[in-house]
Amino acid sequence: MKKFKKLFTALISTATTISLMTGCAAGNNQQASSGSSGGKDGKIVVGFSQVGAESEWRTANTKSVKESAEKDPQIELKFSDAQQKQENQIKAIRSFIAQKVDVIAFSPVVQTGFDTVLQEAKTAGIPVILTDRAVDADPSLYKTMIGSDFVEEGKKAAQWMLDNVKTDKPVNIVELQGTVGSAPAIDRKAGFEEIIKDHTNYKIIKSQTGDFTRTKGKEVMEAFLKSNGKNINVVYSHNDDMAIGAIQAIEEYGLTPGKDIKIISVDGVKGAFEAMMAGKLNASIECNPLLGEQLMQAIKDVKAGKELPKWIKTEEGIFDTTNAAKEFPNRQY
Ligand code: GZL
Ligand code: ZN
Repeated sequence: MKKFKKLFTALISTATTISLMTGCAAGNNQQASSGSSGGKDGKIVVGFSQVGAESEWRTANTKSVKESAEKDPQIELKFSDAQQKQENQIKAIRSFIAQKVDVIAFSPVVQTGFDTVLQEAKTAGIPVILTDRAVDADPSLYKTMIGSDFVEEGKKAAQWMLDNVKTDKPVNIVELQGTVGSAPAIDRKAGFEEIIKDHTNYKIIKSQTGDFTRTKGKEVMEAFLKSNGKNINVVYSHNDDMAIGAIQAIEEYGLTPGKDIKIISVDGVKGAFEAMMAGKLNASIECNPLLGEQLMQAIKDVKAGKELPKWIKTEEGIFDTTNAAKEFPNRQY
């Protein structure tokens, strides 16, 4: 009986290795022939690495990418969430390369440190599309970047402040920065400072990262209030989630957000509109997360061999307490 059993297991194990071999060999042949994975019934297989789920903006951005892919019969989406860690994005991109996807798209959590993995994608013959955030890398390593002009957003925030917090007395500003090293944090800071540099009574007296989240935005604002309290005139927040955290901190401190301390933010998410309609947030510069459709089109254009502009810029507006209620019904995120 024992002999039979041994023979039986030996037979099974050879059978499985053969099937695995032929399986992956066939796979390779199939891949070799179409030069890429060529998903189920010839779909374009896209590997997408998302920053995380840190903010309302990000949730809306993810929804837009997933819904646009689901709606598009030519696209098969493989989605990964990096929980705001660069090493997870690099791992995801490497796994997309190993799976021989047709296109890789991602929103780089920070600007630097992606050159090597982008070179690996290029060597593997897989085109890369950036969405939302840019990278400091050789432009030949990606086909295009679909996203906003964050410097412009910073400038709009400062200009709104100059137009609506008009004074030649000292204006003390505290700044809630986005994720350290990310394109939106670097550029929104640069744009804001560019505009206020000629108005020396407007001063950024404290600046610290809240990593684009409500929780950290509230914690940092609590620290600012502890050290500077009533001397703070304006909060400049790189996104609405941190601004909403700051609003909570200001209320708990016993001041009135939107009045005692003016708050200017970026994104224009639903939560910001609700705060503006309640008079607790003074302005939010729009940053459009609905990039899904543009991304799907860019993917198909790249697969069709079309040359794309290096930057497909999203158009964006400015919302404040004067137009929030009128605009609110049109908001999709
Ligand atoms: C901007 C995007 C930023 C948003 C934040 O395009 O990268 O990341 O402003 C989000 O809300 O977390
Ligand atoms: Zn934007």
